[in-house]
Amino acid sequence: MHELAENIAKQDIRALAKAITMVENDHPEKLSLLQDIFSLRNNAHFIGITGAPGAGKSSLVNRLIHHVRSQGWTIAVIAVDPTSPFSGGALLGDRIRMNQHFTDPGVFIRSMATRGSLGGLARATKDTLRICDAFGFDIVLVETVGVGQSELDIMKVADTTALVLTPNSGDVLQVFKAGIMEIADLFVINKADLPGVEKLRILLRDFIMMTNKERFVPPIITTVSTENKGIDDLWKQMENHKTYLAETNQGKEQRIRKLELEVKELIREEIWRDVDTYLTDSPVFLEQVDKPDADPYQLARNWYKDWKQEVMENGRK
Ligand SMILES: Nc1nc2c(ncn2[C@@H]2O[C@H](COP(=O)(O)OP(=O)(O)O)[C@@H](O)[C@H]2O)c(=O)[nH]1
Ligand SMILES: [Mg+2]
Repeated sequence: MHELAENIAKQDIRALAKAITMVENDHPEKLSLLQDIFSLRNNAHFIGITGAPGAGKSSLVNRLIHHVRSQGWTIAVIAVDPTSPFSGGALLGDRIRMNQHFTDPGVFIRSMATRGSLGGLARATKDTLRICDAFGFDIVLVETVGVGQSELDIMKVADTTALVLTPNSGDVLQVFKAGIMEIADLFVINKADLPGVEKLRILLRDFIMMTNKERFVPPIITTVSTENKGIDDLWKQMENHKTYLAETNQGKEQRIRKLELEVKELIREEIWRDVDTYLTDSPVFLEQVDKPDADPYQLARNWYKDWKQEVMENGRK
């Protein structure tokens, strides 16, 4: 077993932070470490909180941390930082608000900082959930930044996904487009102190009525995170969804589907790594590109054929 994994099993917080850095940096030992980490899994409740920037996700998470701690649960929170330099202010705000939990060993807060592609960020976030689970947190929660493709990808790993919307914001349209409405297990109307709550509730109710009746019916929860209102209901509904997953076929199917998706993703990642190495040190390819009549389609096909050949020969070795 990898030394870091051994120390994570002993609840060494420094090993936890180190392992997360390793997945963020795509360290060569990453996959073998993650395999050991996976063998230590405790089946924490994975919760995803998504919604447009400014919807109140961080404020809600902050309240939730207090709430679940008061019930004796431990919690890890992963905040997905965007790579964009424009959001520095907002993130600083998040950190300051969450700092009050720093002295509590039952709370672990980490923001992800991956400079690479959004796909890389999603992957690293999912691996981080697993690491926090191996450490033994009862709840592992991810807060996304916005409502795009990468968010959708991250949410695929969550057991329970809560979508945070606000009245009169027009967020719903954006969320619809990204396909996030469909994956929400809970709808949260935050900022319920503002006008337009009923209108949004009706819209959500109509949406829920149109969706598959066989599956879990998403509840609509109203919150005012600035006033700590609706947090216990939100938590109750999250626990309720977890129970539903544990007791029904949908939970089982969801687990299988997620595992399948993940295996495919890992295979793609492995192949990509392989291809990337070959692309980097393939001098013949470079010579060909340099010719004036270079046909990109033909070159790509030739290259692919060579690569496959190489892979097969390597396999025989
Ligand atoms: N009026 C009102 N403002 C809120 C509420 N919840 C959060 N806010 C404010 O909305 C802003 C964005 O909140 P934040 O939690 O950072 O949103 P995030 O970007 O989704 O994480 C902050 O100024 C919060 O104080 C609420 O329930 N009512
Ligand atoms: Mg936030």
